[in-house]
Amino acid sequence: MQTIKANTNEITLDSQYGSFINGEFVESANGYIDAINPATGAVLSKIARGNKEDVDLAVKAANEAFKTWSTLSVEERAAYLHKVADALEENTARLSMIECLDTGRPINEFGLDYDIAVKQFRYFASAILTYEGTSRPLPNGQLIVQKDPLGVCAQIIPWNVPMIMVSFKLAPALAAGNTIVMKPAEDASLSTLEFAKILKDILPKGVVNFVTGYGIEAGDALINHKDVHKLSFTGSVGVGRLVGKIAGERLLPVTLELGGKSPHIVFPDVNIDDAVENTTLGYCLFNGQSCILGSRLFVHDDIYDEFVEKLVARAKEVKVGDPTDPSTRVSALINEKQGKRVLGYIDIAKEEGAKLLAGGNRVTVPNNEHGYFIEPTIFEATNEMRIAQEEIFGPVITVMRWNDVDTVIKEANDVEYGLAAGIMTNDFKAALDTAQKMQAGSVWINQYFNFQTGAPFGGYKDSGVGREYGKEALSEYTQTKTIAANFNLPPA
Ligand code: TXE
Repeated sequence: MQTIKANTNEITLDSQYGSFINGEFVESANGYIDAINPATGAVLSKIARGNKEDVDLAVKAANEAFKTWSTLSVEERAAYLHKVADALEENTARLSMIECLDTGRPINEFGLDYDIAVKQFRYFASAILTYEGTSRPLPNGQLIVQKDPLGVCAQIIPWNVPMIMVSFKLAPALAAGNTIVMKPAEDASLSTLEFAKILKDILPKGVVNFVTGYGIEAGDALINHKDVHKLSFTGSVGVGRLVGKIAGERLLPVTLELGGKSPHIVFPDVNIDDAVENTTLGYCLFNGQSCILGSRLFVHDDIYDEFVEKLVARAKEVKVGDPTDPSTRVSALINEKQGKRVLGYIDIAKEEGAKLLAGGNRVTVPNNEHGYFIEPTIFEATNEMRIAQEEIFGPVITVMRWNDVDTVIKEANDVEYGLAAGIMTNDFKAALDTAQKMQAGSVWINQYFNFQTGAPFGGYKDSGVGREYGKEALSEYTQTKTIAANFNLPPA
Protein backbone atom coordinates (compact mmCIF):
# COMPACT_ATOMS: atom_id res chain seq x y z
CA MET A 1 0.00 0.00 0.00
CA GLN A 2 1.13 3.55 -0.59
CA THR A 3 -0.52 6.86 0.07
CA ILE A 4 -0.25 9.61 -2.51
CA LYS A 5 -1.03 13.27 -1.85
CA ALA A 6 -3.18 14.71 -4.63
CA ASN A 7 -4.00 18.37 -4.05
CA THR A 8 -6.07 18.33 -0.85
CA ASN A 9 -6.80 14.59 -1.06
CA GLU A 10 -4.87 11.51 -0.08
CA ILE A 11 -5.22 8.44 -2.28
CA THR A 12 -4.18 4.96 -1.22
CA LEU A 13 -3.04 2.56 -3.91
CA ASP A 14 -1.61 -0.96 -3.77
CA SER A 15 2.11 -0.98 -4.41
CA GLN A 16 1.45 -3.47 -7.21
CA TYR A 17 -1.55 -5.03 -8.93
CA GLY A 18 -1.77 -8.48 -10.45
CA SER A 19 -4.20 -9.18 -13.28
CA PHE A 20 -7.78 -9.75 -12.10
CA ILE A 21 -8.63 -13.33 -13.06
CA ASN A 22 -11.48 -15.48 -11.76
CA GLY A 23 -12.26 -13.01 -8.98
CA GLU A 24 -8.67 -12.79 -7.67
CA PHE A 25 -5.64 -10.60 -8.30
CA VAL A 26 -3.08 -13.01 -9.73
CA GLU A 27 0.67 -12.48 -9.32
CA SER A 28 2.39 -11.85 -12.63
CA ALA A 29 4.87 -14.44 -13.79
CA ASN A 30 6.02 -12.02 -16.49
CA GLY A 31 6.96 -9.05 -14.30
CA TYR A 32 5.36 -5.65 -13.80
CA ILE A 33 5.12 -2.31 -15.59
CA ASP A 34 5.42 1.03 -13.76
CA ALA A 35 2.19 3.01 -13.63
CA ILE A 36 3.47 6.54 -14.15
CA ASN A 37 1.82 9.84 -13.28
CA PRO A 38 2.07 11.63 -16.67
CA ALA A 39 2.34 15.05 -15.03
CA THR A 40 5.03 14.43 -12.42
CA GLY A 41 6.70 11.26 -13.68
CA ALA A 42 6.18 9.67 -10.24
CA VAL A 43 5.65 5.92 -10.12
CA LEU A 44 2.11 5.54 -8.72
CA SER A 45 2.17 1.74 -8.55
CA LYS A 46 3.01 -1.29 -10.69
CA ILE A 47 0.67 -3.28 -12.94
CA ALA A 48 1.11 -6.85 -14.15
CA ARG A 49 2.83 -7.29 -17.49
CA GLY A 50 0.31 -9.92 -18.54
CA ASN A 51 1.16 -12.50 -21.18
CA LYS A 52 -0.30 -15.54 -22.93
CA GLU A 53 -0.38 -17.59 -19.71
CA ASP A 54 -2.47 -14.93 -17.94
CA VAL A 55 -4.76 -14.62 -20.95
CA ASP A 56 -5.19 -18.43 -21.03
CA LEU A 57 -6.23 -18.44 -17.36
CA ALA A 58 -8.60 -15.51 -17.84
CA VAL A 59 -10.27 -16.99 -20.95
CA LYS A 60 -10.67 -20.32 -19.17
CA ALA A 61 -12.29 -18.60 -16.18
CA ALA A 62 -14.58 -16.58 -18.42
CA ASN A 63 -15.67 -19.69 -20.36
CA GLU A 64 -16.44 -21.47 -17.09
CA ALA A 65 -18.38 -18.47 -15.73
CA PHE A 66 -20.35 -18.23 -19.00
CA LYS A 67 -22.04 -21.55 -18.24
CA THR A 68 -23.91 -19.96 -15.34
CA TRP A 69 -23.98 -16.24 -16.20
CA SER A 70 -25.61 -16.89 -19.57
CA THR A 71 -28.43 -18.88 -17.95
CA LEU A 72 -29.45 -16.21 -15.43
CA SER A 73 -32.73 -14.46 -16.05
CA VAL A 74 -32.47 -10.98 -17.54
CA GLU A 75 -33.90 -9.61 -14.27
CA GLU A 76 -31.06 -11.23 -12.34
CA ARG A 77 -28.40 -9.81 -14.66
CA ALA A 78 -30.09 -6.40 -14.55
CA ALA A 79 -29.96 -6.47 -10.75
CA TYR A 80 -26.21 -7.15 -10.88
CA LEU A 81 -25.69 -4.22 -13.26
CA HIS A 82 -27.63 -1.88 -10.97
CA LYS A 83 -25.40 -2.96 -8.08
CA VAL A 84 -22.33 -2.17 -10.20
CA ALA A 85 -23.80 1.26 -11.04
CA ASP A 86 -24.52 1.96 -7.34
CA ALA A 87 -20.99 1.01 -6.33
CA LEU A 88 -19.47 3.07 -9.12
CA GLU A 89 -21.51 6.06 -8.01
CA GLU A 90 -20.41 5.62 -4.39
CA ASN A 91 -16.76 5.42 -5.43
CA THR A 92 -16.78 8.19 -8.05
CA ALA A 93 -14.69 10.71 -6.07
CA ARG A 94 -11.92 8.25 -5.25
CA LEU A 95 -11.80 6.57 -8.68
CA SER A 96 -11.85 9.99 -10.37
CA MET A 97 -8.77 11.10 -8.49
CA ILE A 98 -7.00 7.83 -9.27
CA GLU A 99 -7.85 8.25 -12.94
CA CYS A 100 -6.71 11.88 -12.86
CA LEU A 101 -3.33 10.84 -11.42
CA ASP A 102 -3.01 7.94 -13.85
CA THR A 103 -4.02 9.78 -17.06
CA GLY A 104 -2.85 13.34 -16.31
CA ARG A 105 -6.30 14.70 -17.29
CA PRO A 106 -7.92 17.58 -15.32
CA ILE A 107 -9.80 16.43 -12.22
CA ASN A 108 -12.79 18.65 -13.06
CA GLU A 109 -13.62 16.46 -16.09
CA PHE A 110 -14.23 13.21 -14.28
CA GLY A 111 -17.71 14.11 -13.05
CA LEU A 112 -18.70 13.78 -16.71
CA ASP A 113 -16.81 10.50 -17.25
CA TYR A 114 -18.31 8.79 -14.22
CA ASP A 115 -21.78 10.13 -14.89
CA ILE A 116 -21.61 8.55 -18.37
CA ALA A 117 -20.20 5.30 -16.94
CA VAL A 118 -22.86 4.96 -14.22
CA LYS A 119 -25.62 5.70 -16.72
CA GLN A 120 -24.26 3.02 -19.07
CA PHE A 121 -24.69 0.29 -16.46
CA ARG A 122 -28.17 1.53 -15.55
CA TYR A 123 -29.19 1.92 -19.19
CA PHE A 124 -28.23 -1.63 -20.16
CA ALA A 125 -29.77 -3.02 -16.95
CA SER A 126 -33.04 -1.62 -18.29
CA ALA A 127 -32.47 -2.14 -22.01
CA ILE A 128 -31.95 -5.88 -21.65
CA LEU A 129 -35.42 -6.21 -20.13
CA THR A 130 -36.97 -5.04 -23.38
CA TYR A 131 -34.62 -6.91 -25.71
CA GLU A 132 -37.08 -9.68 -26.41
CA GLY A 133 -37.08 -12.05 -29.31
CA THR A 134 -40.24 -12.82 -31.23
CA SER A 135 -42.52 -15.78 -31.54
CA ARG A 136 -45.52 -16.77 -33.64
CA PRO A 137 -47.67 -19.83 -33.87
CA LEU A 138 -47.30 -22.10 -36.89
CA PRO A 139 -50.16 -24.33 -38.14
CA ASN A 140 -48.29 -27.30 -36.73
CA GLY A 141 -46.15 -25.74 -33.99
CA GLN A 142 -44.29 -22.60 -33.03
CA LEU A 143 -41.65 -20.28 -34.49
CA ILE A 144 -39.26 -18.72 -31.95
CA VAL A 145 -36.62 -16.11 -32.71
CA GLN A 146 -34.37 -15.40 -29.76
CA LYS A 147 -31.21 -13.49 -28.89
CA ASP A 148 -28.39 -15.65 -27.53
CA PRO A 149 -25.16 -14.37 -25.97
CA LEU A 150 -21.93 -14.95 -27.90
CA GLY A 151 -19.71 -16.35 -25.15
CA VAL A 152 -16.40 -14.87 -24.03
CA CYS A 153 -15.79 -11.34 -25.31
CA ALA A 154 -12.22 -10.08 -25.74
CA GLN A 155 -12.26 -6.32 -25.20
CA ILE A 156 -9.31 -3.97 -25.61
CA ILE A 157 -9.53 -0.35 -24.51
CA PRO A 158 -7.33 2.77 -24.78
CA TRP A 159 -6.04 5.18 -22.14
CA ASN A 160 -7.86 8.45 -22.78
CA VAL A 161 -11.16 7.82 -20.95
CA PRO A 162 -10.70 4.53 -19.06
CA MET A 163 -13.95 4.27 -17.11
CA ILE A 164 -16.09 5.47 -20.02
CA MET A 165 -14.48 2.74 -22.12
CA VAL A 166 -14.89 0.10 -19.42
CA SER A 167 -18.60 0.91 -19.13
CA PHE A 168 -19.18 1.12 -22.92
CA LYS A 169 -17.83 -2.40 -23.33
CA LEU A 170 -18.82 -4.18 -20.13
CA ALA A 171 -22.41 -3.00 -19.71
CA PRO A 172 -24.00 -4.26 -22.96
CA ALA A 173 -21.88 -7.42 -23.07
CA LEU A 174 -22.77 -8.42 -19.50
CA ALA A 175 -26.43 -7.50 -19.88
CA ALA A 176 -26.65 -9.77 -22.93
CA GLY A 177 -25.25 -12.72 -20.96
CA ASN A 178 -21.61 -12.77 -22.08
CA THR A 179 -18.49 -12.98 -19.95
CA ILE A 180 -15.44 -10.81 -20.47
CA VAL A 181 -11.69 -10.69 -20.68
CA MET A 182 -10.65 -7.05 -20.98
CA LYS A 183 -7.20 -5.61 -21.52
CA PRO A 184 -6.93 -2.02 -20.28
CA ALA A 185 -4.27 0.25 -21.78
CA GLU A 186 -0.79 -0.10 -20.29
CA ASP A 187 -0.69 3.67 -19.68
CA ALA A 188 -3.88 3.88 -17.63
CA SER A 189 -5.01 0.72 -15.85
CA LEU A 190 -5.23 1.82 -12.21
CA SER A 191 -8.85 3.01 -12.04
CA THR A 192 -9.92 -0.19 -13.84
CA LEU A 193 -8.00 -2.34 -11.35
CA GLU A 194 -9.51 -0.47 -8.40
CA PHE A 195 -12.90 -0.98 -10.08
CA ALA A 196 -12.07 -4.71 -10.22
CA LYS A 197 -11.95 -4.69 -6.40
CA ILE A 198 -15.51 -3.38 -6.42
CA LEU A 199 -16.65 -5.99 -8.96
CA LYS A 200 -15.04 -8.74 -6.86
CA ASP A 201 -17.68 -8.13 -4.18
CA ILE A 202 -20.58 -7.96 -6.63
CA LEU A 203 -20.20 -10.29 -9.61
CA PRO A 204 -19.71 -14.06 -9.64
CA LYS A 205 -16.12 -15.19 -10.19
CA GLY A 206 -14.81 -15.15 -13.74
CA VAL A 207 -17.63 -13.07 -15.23
CA VAL A 208 -15.28 -10.11 -15.70
CA ASN A 209 -11.49 -10.53 -15.93
CA PHE A 210 -8.87 -7.83 -16.52
CA VAL A 211 -5.46 -8.78 -17.90
CA THR A 212 -3.15 -5.76 -17.91
CA GLY A 213 0.00 -5.34 -19.97
CA TYR A 214 1.28 -4.39 -23.39
CA GLY A 215 -0.67 -4.60 -26.62
CA ILE A 216 1.89 -6.80 -28.34
CA GLU A 217 1.91 -9.28 -25.43
CA ALA A 218 -1.39 -9.46 -23.52
CA GLY A 219 -3.42 -7.76 -26.27
CA ASP A 220 -2.06 -9.97 -29.04
CA ALA A 221 -2.58 -13.14 -26.99
CA LEU A 222 -6.17 -12.10 -26.28
CA ILE A 223 -7.28 -11.32 -29.82
CA ASN A 224 -5.66 -14.53 -31.08
CA HIS A 225 -7.05 -16.79 -28.36
CA LYS A 226 -8.95 -19.73 -29.84
CA ASP A 227 -11.60 -19.73 -27.09
CA VAL A 228 -12.88 -16.15 -27.40
CA HIS A 229 -16.05 -15.54 -29.37
CA LYS A 230 -16.11 -11.80 -29.98
CA LEU A 231 -13.51 -9.05 -30.46
CA SER A 232 -14.17 -5.47 -29.41
CA PHE A 233 -11.50 -2.80 -29.73
CA THR A 234 -11.18 0.95 -29.24
CA GLY A 235 -7.90 2.58 -30.24
CA SER A 236 -5.83 3.51 -33.25
CA VAL A 237 -6.79 2.74 -36.84
CA GLY A 238 -3.63 0.67 -37.33
CA VAL A 239 -4.35 -1.75 -34.49
CA GLY A 240 -8.05 -1.65 -35.41
CA ARG A 241 -7.25 -2.99 -38.87
CA LEU A 242 -5.20 -5.79 -37.28
CA VAL A 243 -8.08 -6.73 -34.96
CA GLY A 244 -10.48 -6.62 -37.91
CA LYS A 245 -8.18 -8.86 -39.96
CA ILE A 246 -8.01 -11.47 -37.20
CA ALA A 247 -11.78 -11.32 -36.80
CA GLY A 248 -12.13 -11.82 -40.55
CA GLU A 249 -9.82 -14.82 -40.61
CA ARG A 250 -11.51 -16.45 -37.64
CA LEU A 251 -15.02 -15.31 -38.60
CA LEU A 252 -15.59 -13.68 -35.22
CA PRO A 253 -18.02 -10.80 -34.76
CA VAL A 254 -16.10 -7.55 -34.23
CA THR A 255 -16.77 -4.03 -32.99
CA LEU A 256 -14.15 -1.36 -33.76
CA GLU A 257 -14.17 2.24 -32.53
CA LEU A 258 -11.21 4.00 -34.10
CA GLY A 259 -10.16 7.60 -34.33
CA GLY A 260 -11.71 10.71 -35.78
CA LYS A 261 -11.00 14.06 -37.38
CA SER A 262 -14.36 15.67 -36.99
CA PRO A 263 -15.64 18.77 -38.77
CA HIS A 264 -17.48 21.50 -36.86
CA ILE A 265 -19.35 23.97 -39.09
CA VAL A 266 -20.27 27.43 -37.79
CA PHE A 267 -23.00 29.29 -39.68
CA PRO A 268 -23.12 33.10 -39.76
CA ASP A 269 -26.26 33.49 -37.61
CA VAL A 270 -24.83 32.15 -34.34
CA ASN A 271 -24.25 33.97 -31.10
CA ILE A 272 -20.50 34.28 -31.48
CA ASP A 273 -19.63 34.29 -27.77
CA ASP A 274 -21.62 31.10 -27.13
CA ALA A 275 -20.19 29.40 -30.18
CA VAL A 276 -16.63 30.32 -29.18
CA GLU A 277 -17.20 28.92 -25.69
CA ASN A 278 -18.69 25.69 -27.06
CA THR A 279 -15.80 25.27 -29.48
CA THR A 280 -13.18 25.93 -26.80
CA LEU A 281 -14.67 23.43 -24.37
CA GLY A 282 -14.86 20.93 -27.20
CA TYR A 283 -11.23 20.99 -28.28
CA CYS A 284 -9.77 21.24 -24.78
CA LEU A 285 -11.81 18.38 -23.30
CA PHE A 286 -9.66 15.38 -22.36
CA ASN A 287 -6.63 17.56 -23.25
CA GLY A 288 -7.73 17.08 -26.84
CA GLN A 289 -7.07 13.33 -26.55
CA SER A 290 -10.50 12.50 -27.82
CA CYS A 291 -11.63 10.55 -30.85
CA ILE A 292 -14.60 12.92 -31.27
CA LEU A 293 -12.64 16.17 -31.07
CA GLY A 294 -14.18 18.83 -33.35
CA SER A 295 -10.72 19.53 -34.67
CA ARG A 296 -11.66 20.86 -38.13
CA LEU A 297 -13.50 24.10 -37.54
CA PHE A 298 -15.21 25.71 -40.55
CA VAL A 299 -16.33 29.30 -39.82
CA HIS A 300 -18.49 31.35 -42.18
CA ASP A 301 -16.82 34.27 -43.91
CA ASP A 302 -19.28 36.85 -42.53
CA ILE A 303 -18.26 36.23 -38.93
CA TYR A 304 -14.82 34.70 -39.48
CA ASP A 305 -12.66 37.60 -38.30
CA GLU A 306 -14.62 38.33 -35.13
CA PHE A 307 -15.07 34.62 -34.32
CA VAL A 308 -11.40 33.79 -34.75
CA GLU A 309 -10.27 36.83 -32.78
CA LYS A 310 -12.48 35.76 -29.86
CA LEU A 311 -11.46 32.10 -30.18
CA VAL A 312 -7.80 33.07 -29.98
CA ALA A 313 -8.43 35.35 -26.97
CA ARG A 314 -10.34 32.52 -25.26
CA ALA A 315 -7.52 30.04 -25.94
CA LYS A 316 -5.13 32.31 -24.07
CA GLU A 317 -7.41 32.35 -21.01
CA VAL A 318 -7.66 28.56 -20.71
CA LYS A 319 -5.82 27.48 -17.59
CA VAL A 320 -3.06 24.99 -18.37
CA GLY A 321 -1.85 23.44 -15.13
CA ASP A 322 -1.72 20.77 -12.47
CA PRO A 323 -4.34 18.09 -13.26
CA THR A 324 -5.37 17.78 -9.61
CA ASP A 325 -6.24 21.49 -9.37
CA PRO A 326 -10.01 21.88 -9.96
CA SER A 327 -9.50 25.14 -11.87
CA THR A 328 -7.27 23.48 -14.51
CA ARG A 329 -8.78 22.99 -17.97
CA VAL A 330 -5.80 21.56 -19.89
CA SER A 331 -3.09 19.40 -18.33
CA ALA A 332 -0.55 16.70 -19.16
CA LEU A 333 -0.79 14.44 -22.21
CA ILE A 334 -0.66 10.74 -21.46
CA ASN A 335 3.05 10.17 -22.11
CA GLU A 336 6.17 11.40 -23.86
CA LYS A 337 5.29 9.59 -27.08
CA GLN A 338 1.96 11.39 -27.30
CA GLY A 339 3.58 14.72 -26.31
CA LYS A 340 6.17 14.38 -29.07
CA ARG A 341 3.49 13.34 -31.54
CA VAL A 342 1.46 16.50 -30.84
CA LEU A 343 4.53 18.77 -30.97
CA GLY A 344 5.55 16.98 -34.18
CA TYR A 345 2.20 17.84 -35.79
CA ILE A 346 2.61 21.47 -34.71
CA ASP A 347 5.96 21.51 -36.57
CA ILE A 348 4.42 19.80 -39.60
CA ALA A 349 1.66 22.42 -39.68
CA LYS A 350 4.20 25.25 -39.67
CA GLU A 351 6.21 23.54 -42.42
CA GLU A 352 3.05 23.09 -44.51
CA GLY A 353 2.38 26.82 -44.26
CA ALA A 354 -0.50 26.78 -41.77
CA LYS A 355 -0.69 30.03 -39.80
CA LEU A 356 -0.26 29.66 -36.03
CA LEU A 357 -2.88 31.86 -34.33
CA ALA A 358 -2.56 30.71 -30.70
CA GLY A 359 -0.48 28.37 -28.54
CA GLY A 360 1.88 25.91 -30.14
CA ASN A 361 4.20 25.46 -27.16
CA ARG A 362 4.92 23.02 -24.41
CA VAL A 363 4.36 24.70 -21.03
CA THR A 364 6.32 24.03 -17.85
CA VAL A 365 4.05 23.60 -14.84
CA PRO A 366 5.68 23.93 -11.39
CA ASN A 367 6.10 20.55 -9.62
CA ASN A 368 4.96 18.83 -12.83
CA GLU A 369 8.02 19.38 -14.99
CA HIS A 370 7.93 15.83 -16.37
CA GLY A 371 4.62 16.33 -18.18
CA TYR A 372 3.83 17.31 -21.75
CA PHE A 373 1.49 20.26 -21.16
CA ILE A 374 0.57 21.77 -24.53
CA GLU A 375 -1.08 25.17 -24.84
CA PRO A 376 -4.48 25.24 -26.57
CA THR A 377 -3.33 25.63 -30.16
CA ILE A 378 -5.15 27.12 -33.14
CA PHE A 379 -3.97 27.04 -36.73
CA GLU A 380 -5.49 28.70 -39.76
CA ALA A 381 -5.15 26.00 -42.39
CA THR A 382 -6.49 24.57 -45.61
CA ASN A 383 -8.36 21.30 -45.81
CA GLU A 384 -5.72 19.28 -47.67
CA MET A 385 -3.00 19.97 -45.07
CA ARG A 386 -2.00 17.02 -42.88
CA ILE A 387 -2.93 19.02 -39.79
CA ALA A 388 -6.51 19.17 -41.11
CA GLN A 389 -6.65 15.50 -42.14
CA GLU A 390 -4.77 13.38 -39.58
CA GLU A 391 -5.73 12.67 -36.00
CA ILE A 392 -3.40 14.57 -33.67
CA PHE A 393 -4.94 13.69 -30.29
CA GLY A 394 -4.01 16.89 -28.49
CA PRO A 395 -5.54 20.35 -27.84
CA VAL A 396 -5.02 21.50 -31.42
CA ILE A 397 -7.59 22.71 -33.95
CA THR A 398 -7.51 24.06 -37.45
CA VAL A 399 -9.77 26.89 -38.55
CA MET A 400 -10.96 27.25 -42.12
CA ARG A 401 -13.16 29.81 -43.86
CA TRP A 402 -16.32 29.02 -45.85
CA ASN A 403 -19.02 30.89 -47.76
CA ASP A 404 -20.94 28.27 -49.76
CA VAL A 405 -22.84 25.57 -47.90
CA ASP A 406 -22.46 22.84 -50.54
CA THR A 407 -18.72 23.44 -50.70
CA VAL A 408 -18.28 23.36 -46.94
CA ILE A 409 -20.24 20.11 -46.65
CA LYS A 410 -18.02 18.59 -49.34
CA GLU A 411 -14.88 19.77 -47.53
CA ALA A 412 -16.19 18.64 -44.15
CA ASN A 413 -16.71 15.13 -45.54
CA ASP A 414 -13.41 15.12 -47.39
CA VAL A 415 -11.53 13.11 -44.75
CA GLU A 416 -10.96 9.41 -44.10
CA TYR A 417 -12.70 9.46 -40.74
CA GLY A 418 -16.40 9.76 -39.92
CA LEU A 419 -16.96 9.54 -36.19
CA ALA A 420 -18.66 12.85 -35.36
CA ALA A 421 -19.57 16.26 -36.73
CA GLY A 422 -20.85 19.52 -35.26
CA ILE A 423 -23.09 22.24 -36.67
CA MET A 424 -23.82 25.60 -35.09
CA THR A 425 -26.75 27.65 -36.35
CA ASN A 426 -30.13 28.97 -35.24
CA ASP A 427 -31.58 28.02 -38.63
CA PHE A 428 -33.16 24.67 -37.87
CA LYS A 429 -33.72 23.76 -41.51
CA ALA A 430 -30.11 24.50 -42.43
CA ALA A 431 -28.95 22.49 -39.42
CA LEU A 432 -30.98 19.42 -40.35
CA ASP A 433 -30.21 19.66 -44.09
CA THR A 434 -26.52 19.79 -43.24
CA ALA A 435 -26.76 17.01 -40.65
CA GLN A 436 -28.37 14.73 -43.25
CA LYS A 437 -25.38 15.20 -45.52
CA MET A 438 -22.64 14.67 -42.96
CA GLN A 439 -20.75 11.37 -43.25
CA ALA A 440 -20.50 10.86 -39.51
CA GLY A 441 -21.89 8.47 -36.92
CA SER A 442 -22.91 11.30 -34.56
CA VAL A 443 -23.91 14.83 -35.52
CA TRP A 444 -24.30 17.42 -32.77
CA ILE A 445 -26.22 20.61 -33.38
CA ASN A 446 -25.40 23.66 -31.24
CA GLN A 447 -23.67 21.64 -28.56
CA TYR A 448 -20.56 19.70 -29.38
CA PHE A 449 -20.05 16.47 -27.37
CA ASN A 450 -23.76 16.04 -26.64
CA PHE A 451 -23.75 12.45 -25.39
CA GLN A 452 -27.25 11.23 -24.61
CA THR A 453 -27.65 7.85 -22.95
CA GLY A 454 -29.09 5.39 -25.40
CA ALA A 455 -27.85 7.24 -28.48
CA PRO A 456 -25.83 4.83 -30.63
CA PHE A 457 -22.17 5.84 -31.00
CA GLY A 458 -19.72 4.68 -33.65
CA GLY A 459 -18.09 5.59 -36.90
CA TYR A 460 -18.65 5.95 -40.62
CA LYS A 461 -15.67 5.25 -42.89
CA ASP A 462 -12.31 4.55 -41.16
CA SER A 463 -13.72 5.49 -37.76
CA GLY A 464 -14.94 1.99 -37.18
CA VAL A 465 -17.42 -0.82 -37.40
CA GLY A 466 -20.49 -1.29 -35.22
CA ARG A 467 -22.17 0.83 -32.57
CA GLU A 468 -21.81 1.18 -28.81
CA TYR A 469 -23.56 3.22 -26.11
CA GLY A 470 -27.13 2.77 -27.40
CA LYS A 471 -29.41 -0.25 -27.47
CA GLU A 472 -27.89 -1.31 -30.80
CA ALA A 473 -24.86 -2.40 -28.77
CA LEU A 474 -26.91 -5.39 -27.60
CA SER A 475 -26.96 -6.71 -31.14
CA GLU A 476 -23.14 -6.44 -31.17
CA TYR A 477 -23.09 -8.86 -28.23
CA THR A 478 -25.79 -11.34 -29.26
CA GLN A 479 -26.52 -13.79 -32.06
CA THR A 480 -29.96 -14.63 -33.31
CA LYS A 481 -31.34 -18.14 -33.10
CA THR A 482 -34.44 -19.23 -35.00
CA ILE A 483 -36.29 -22.26 -33.69
CA ALA A 484 -39.06 -23.66 -35.89
CA ALA A 485 -40.94 -26.45 -34.14
CA ASN A 486 -43.37 -28.92 -35.62
CA PHE A 487 -45.40 -30.47 -32.79
CA ASN A 488 -47.85 -32.15 -35.09
CA LEU A 489 -46.12 -35.54 -35.37
CA PRO A 490 -48.00 -38.57 -36.56
CA PRO A 491 -48.57 -41.07 -33.72
CA ALA A 492 -45.66 -43.52 -33.23
O1 TXE B 1 -3.12 3.40 -29.50
P1 TXE B 1 -3.16 1.81 -29.66
P2 TXE B 1 -1.96 4.33 -28.90
C1 TXE B 1 -5.31 7.04 -31.63
C2 TXE B 1 -4.77 8.44 -31.39
C3 TXE B 1 -3.46 8.17 -30.73
C4 TXE B 1 -3.00 6.95 -31.50
C5 TXE B 1 -1.96 6.10 -30.82
O2 TXE B 1 -4.60 9.09 -32.61
O3 TXE B 1 -2.55 9.24 -30.89
O4 TXE B 1 -4.18 6.19 -31.68
O5 TXE B 1 -2.37 5.74 -29.50
C6 TXE B 1 -3.68 -2.10 -27.40
N1 TXE B 1 -2.76 -6.25 -30.34
N2 TXE B 1 -6.20 6.61 -30.58
O6 TXE B 1 -0.62 3.96 -29.44
O7 TXE B 1 -1.78 1.30 -29.87
C7 TXE B 1 -2.97 -1.18 -26.45
O8 TXE B 1 -2.25 -1.92 -25.48
C8 TXE B 1 -3.71 -6.05 -29.40
C9 TXE B 1 -7.60 6.82 -30.80
O9 TXE B 1 -2.07 4.30 -27.44
O10 TXE B 1 -4.18 1.51 -30.67
C10 TXE B 1 -4.14 -0.38 -25.88
O11 TXE B 1 -4.79 -1.15 -24.87
N3 TXE B 1 -3.83 -4.90 -28.71
C11 TXE B 1 -8.41 6.08 -29.83
C12 TXE B 1 -5.06 -0.23 -27.09
O12 TXE B 1 -4.68 -1.27 -27.99
C13 TXE B 1 -2.98 -3.89 -28.99
C14 TXE B 1 -7.94 6.02 -28.44
C15 TXE B 1 -4.95 1.12 -27.82
O13 TXE B 1 -3.61 1.30 -28.21
C16 TXE B 1 -1.97 -4.05 -29.97
C17 TXE B 1 -6.50 5.80 -28.36
C18 TXE B 1 -1.88 -5.29 -30.65
N4 TXE B 1 -0.96 -5.52 -31.58
C19 TXE B 1 -5.70 6.13 -29.40
N5 TXE B 1 -1.26 -2.90 -30.02
C20 TXE B 1 -9.90 6.31 -29.89
N6 TXE B 1 -10.56 5.72 -30.88
O14 TXE B 1 -10.48 6.95 -29.05
C21 TXE B 1 -1.80 -2.05 -29.11
N7 TXE B 1 -2.84 -2.65 -28.47
